[in-house]
Amino acid sequence: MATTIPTAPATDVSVELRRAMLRQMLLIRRFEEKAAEAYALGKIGGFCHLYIGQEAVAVGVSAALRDDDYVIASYREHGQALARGVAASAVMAELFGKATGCSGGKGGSMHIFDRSRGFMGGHGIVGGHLPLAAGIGFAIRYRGGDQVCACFFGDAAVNIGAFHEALNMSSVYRTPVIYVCENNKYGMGTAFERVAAVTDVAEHACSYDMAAEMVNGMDVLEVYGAAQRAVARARRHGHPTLLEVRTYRFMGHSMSDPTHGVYRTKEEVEEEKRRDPIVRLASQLQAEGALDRAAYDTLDAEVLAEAEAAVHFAEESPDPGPEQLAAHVLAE
Ligand SMILES: Cc1ncc(C[n+]2csc(CCOP(=O)(O)OP(=O)(O)O)c2C)c(N)n1
Repeated sequence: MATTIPTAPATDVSVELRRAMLRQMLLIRRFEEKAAEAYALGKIGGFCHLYIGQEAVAVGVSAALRDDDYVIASYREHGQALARGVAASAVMAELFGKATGCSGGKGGSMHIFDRSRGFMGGHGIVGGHLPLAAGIGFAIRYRGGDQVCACFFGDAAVNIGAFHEALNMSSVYRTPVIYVCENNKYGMGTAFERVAAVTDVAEHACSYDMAAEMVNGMDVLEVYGAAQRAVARARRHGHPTLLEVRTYRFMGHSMSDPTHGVYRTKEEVEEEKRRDPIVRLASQLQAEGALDRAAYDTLDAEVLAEAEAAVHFAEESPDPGPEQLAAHVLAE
């Protein structure tokens, strides 16, 4: 059976690191607001799933990783890519389908890749990347490395067979994978249904010998603490972990889905916004005297300028040419 470990927030997180986390969450927020604007203007084609509200998950987990670790994600992955250090300009250009995008403009919003950052995608099939994460973990062990792989997915993926197969294989082969289930309460696309909590699934339907933690995903420090413990288990002993991170997206499922009024009420969304992870961390820092209003505004202006520069870069970039149609390997 899965072992559920009591959750505890990270302690002794330096002011410097907390300010860096705040900056990253703000960058994701401003980047995505700009992406939403560009989408509304018809500059971004295809699907576009925003991460606004869930920033603490990507940022808290990424802060616990090393540069040579791996990250793999679903289609709601702009935030994980930015938190991993993929350049905002390369992510935005990819959304615009431009040649300068991190996937050469051929992947779009759902297929962000950057091998140099160990960012292994961006995958559109619900749950389809979980076996890839198990495989990355297997490869790490096979090569005798001590890296880990963080695998982000939504709560609906627990209904996919590949979820059970991947966790089972990871458990049996002891692969250093941190399975990060971002439970934002809804799995949209096929049925307007709230999906069962993943730890219930892990406890009742599976027999993985794997540590599991339930985490408050609106508190970046709590996510960071849980990720640190999971990384330590993975790095030292190759043990996989399942984190169920309770979060909430403030926007619709994708750009074509209304924020509220169909399967969730305006009141519910407004209530959840009161738990905004950015406001939470900024308030903590302010209460400690580690961030005043002017410093917050400067930080916000910096990341807004970075997001605007990313849009400008994407707009000015060329489309991929016909010679790139058959090129499937990007330069390092
Ligand atoms: C195998 C498969 N079935 C259906 C879909 C259509 N689909 C796209 S997103 C989605 C909902 C997924 O919800 P969840 O995993 O909770 O992630 P979230 O979108 O909430 O981040 C569905 C059913 C798909 N992409 N892949």
